[in-house]
Amino acid sequence: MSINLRTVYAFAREMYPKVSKETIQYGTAGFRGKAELLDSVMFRMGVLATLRSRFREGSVIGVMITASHNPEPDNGVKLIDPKGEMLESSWEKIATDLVNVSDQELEQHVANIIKDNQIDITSSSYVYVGMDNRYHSPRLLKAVADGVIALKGNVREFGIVTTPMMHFFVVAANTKEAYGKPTEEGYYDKLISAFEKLRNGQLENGNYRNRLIFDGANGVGARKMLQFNKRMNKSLDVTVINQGVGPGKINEECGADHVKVQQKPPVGMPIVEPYTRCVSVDGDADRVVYFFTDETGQFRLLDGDRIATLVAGYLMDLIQSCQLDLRLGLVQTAYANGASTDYIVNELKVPVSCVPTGVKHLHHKALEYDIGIYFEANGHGTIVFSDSSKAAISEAAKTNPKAQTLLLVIDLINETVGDAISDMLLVETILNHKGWDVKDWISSYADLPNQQLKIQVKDRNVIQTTDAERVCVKPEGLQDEINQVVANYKRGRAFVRPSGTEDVVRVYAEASTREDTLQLAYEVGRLVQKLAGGVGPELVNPSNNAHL
Ligand code: NG1
Ligand code: ZN
Repeated sequence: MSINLRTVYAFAREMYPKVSKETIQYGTAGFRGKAELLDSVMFRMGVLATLRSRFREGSVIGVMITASHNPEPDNGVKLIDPKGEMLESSWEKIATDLVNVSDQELEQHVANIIKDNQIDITSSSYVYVGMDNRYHSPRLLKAVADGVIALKGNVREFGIVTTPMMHFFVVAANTKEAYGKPTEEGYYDKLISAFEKLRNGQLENGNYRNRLIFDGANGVGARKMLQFNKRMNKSLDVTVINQGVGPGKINEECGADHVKVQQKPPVGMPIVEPYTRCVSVDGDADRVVYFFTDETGQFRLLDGDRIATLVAGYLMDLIQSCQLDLRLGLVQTAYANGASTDYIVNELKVPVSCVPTGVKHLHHKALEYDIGIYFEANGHGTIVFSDSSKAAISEAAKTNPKAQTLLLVIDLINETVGDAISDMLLVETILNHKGWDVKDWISSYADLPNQQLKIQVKDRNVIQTTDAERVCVKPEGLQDEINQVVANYKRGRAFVRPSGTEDVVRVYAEASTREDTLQLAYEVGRLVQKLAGGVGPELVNPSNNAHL
């Protein structure tokens, strides 16, 4: 196969010229930005994916086009490595450099990547591409595909799919289908078959009712949940709201991020009985949170920390009853509610570690355990099982029915990445098994009130952190001042870090009461404004506000 790198330049110049002069960076969620600025980025990511596939000796590389929980005008792209992980860090830099060179420099730049990484450009390459349901996604998908074609790679388009489905397809293909069939039907078959076997015809148990409201965030998750519904024979009775067919926009007033950050239900909620189980997923369905309202109409959230603790308790019981000697561990970030960490350590007695924000950090840490459970508080997470733990469980399953259950649980979990629908099916399985409703679930521990703020600053990179983002080392003096403020609050905890996906500094605060939490967040936010170059409007002091 002969490849002329001129073709790349010709494509770029004629069809995907670089329009934005601003530098953009491959962050924790790939590239994100306004959709109209992303055509050249997408084309170049197609080029990069096909180079990456050749570099990884013809393994399939995935490309997902989505801006996840961000608003409708945004879009984004991330690459999926052969084992379903996020793109390796050293290639994040290659990606950043590639999208920022001018069209004129592109041909030479691609030649340099090939040379520096000793890529055999004549070898085969395979790229899978999928997208969310934003109206600009099809145009951007074509740009990615053209990038692959410009370097004579093989591209397979999956159309509208969730992010976790793309990860599943990549792993299924690269394991020669040991993980499942790399098709939409293959994905549904694997999950539904495990779920229905685990349910074993028992649709209700104790306080558990077979009824659920599903907020699809007007995104891909809604469509796919409807597909699940068609195939599930009412083994789970799900009503899908915010389906994305009406005027509602993706993630607007709905979805997991809205519900978690605003701490209120999404738009479009039907009138339901108090304590009805509801779930919200985000625009590309890799996050899920549960919520309900109690008899006083108060909104209650069951977030990623709750899911992690529920799963950890359940898996611990199963392992113990199989008498398997497996190391189970839980991975969180600084955003985990302090009460959840206390519960894990003191009640569940499961080892817990804290890592920086971003799924790749959680995923890597979780791989250190035989069974690693990781969840971000925002609802992104999954469980990974080591090869040796799977072998031990399979062996035990020859004689032990509990180990057979564990094998089905493994099949139900999308180990490749957080998967809102798979996680939800797992939670439903556990609640059904325990005979629990949301009231039982939420009473396992009491969350500390918590609050997040976004602070605009001139340059968010002036904030540097250490110790899994819990300590701020720059600008100097900021951490000392935060410590002094935090010390005034009972059970107070706060930290600040630059966002990887938005041009803001995030503030997190928790304390024993709601009033204290709001006040603590405000005070820490003010410190960031003062010491880290705040540019936004002055924050409103909640205690002044309360007196108005
Ligand atoms: P940033 O913007 O870096 O805080 C957000 C989430 C992450 C992760 C990424 C990727 C919070 C506080 N942060 O990152 O957990 O999900 O988006 O989508 O929820
Ligand atoms: Zn997402």
